[in-house]
Amino acid sequence: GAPRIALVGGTGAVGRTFLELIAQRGFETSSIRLIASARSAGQVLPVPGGAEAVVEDLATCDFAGVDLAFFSAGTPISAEHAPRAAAAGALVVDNTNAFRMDPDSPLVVPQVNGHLLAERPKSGIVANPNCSTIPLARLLKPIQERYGLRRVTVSTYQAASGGGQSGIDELRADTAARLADPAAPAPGNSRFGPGLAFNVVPAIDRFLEHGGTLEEQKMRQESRRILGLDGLDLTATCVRVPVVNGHSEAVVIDTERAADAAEVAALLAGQEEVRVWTEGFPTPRTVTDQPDLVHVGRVRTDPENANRLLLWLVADNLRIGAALNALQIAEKAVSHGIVGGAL
Ligand code: 11C
Repeated sequence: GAPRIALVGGTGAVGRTFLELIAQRGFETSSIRLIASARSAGQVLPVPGGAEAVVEDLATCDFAGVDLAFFSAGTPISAEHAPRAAAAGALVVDNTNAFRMDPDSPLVVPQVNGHLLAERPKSGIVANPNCSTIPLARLLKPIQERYGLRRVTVSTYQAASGGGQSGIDELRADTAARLADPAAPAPGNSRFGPGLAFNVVPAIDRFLEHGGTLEEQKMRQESRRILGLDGLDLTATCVRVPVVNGHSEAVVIDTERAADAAEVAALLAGQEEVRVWTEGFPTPRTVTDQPDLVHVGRVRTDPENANRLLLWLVADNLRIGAALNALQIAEKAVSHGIVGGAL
């Protein structure tokens, strides 16, 4: 029968998007359990199929009888509880940074390395990459195959929703306050350092010893692992911008072989669920009617270097970068028969 699923973090921005996508894509389930912190436990929420679920307390819930468990409640929670769900027999799809570098847990973007889902992972956990890595990896794969990658340099323009619902709420409140009074104080305990309204903030996730951030390191390490290119030379500068939803990236790709812009545009347009804009360019505000596509624009070569390709991408970070990728992992796992009856 259809899988029995559990959603840990079902009350957050990614969790709610995930429930929406289950309904929109007609993903078949036998039952849906919602699991969250004690704070949300007891709430009654609608789930796809017209039913309701009482939110269960993660600390005390038993994962027995769950075929597929989705985790989207932060790295420490996944580190502690995802192995417990896997041990109870669930295939876990984990949206956090907890298992992305674990050799027993494949890091999967279905359009790039979905073949890894042919077998149940040793750990029982499939890791979902970071939201800025996923759309980039989807575009780099065909470019690597056709032209070879020598170096990738990326600057990101990441939306407030990457910080969850509280990030969105803070941006709206901060914007309203500063619109009324340009000297309004920064929000207390801001998710975004000095505050994001009318600002850009070059700091996402924590700083590391070498001066880079964890977000920037994730983009390098995860891209290497997904593409199977251990030595890939990729550097990122990750920046938060005052956009509610939709991450953008400016990507400079030095290729082994000379690239022709029109040919690259055609190559990318031929990829699954990618739209190449040949007129105009995508922006977070103008792609909302096609949120399940990776949008690419301004594909060009450097006029002084035919081995240097430049492009702009926009992707819905809550969908492409999180919930949709996780659901596409689940769809593929189900079609490969690795969900249910694993123990
Ligand atoms: C952001 N990329 O935009 C982050 C959100 O490692 O899954 C996701 C963090 C992660 O803030």
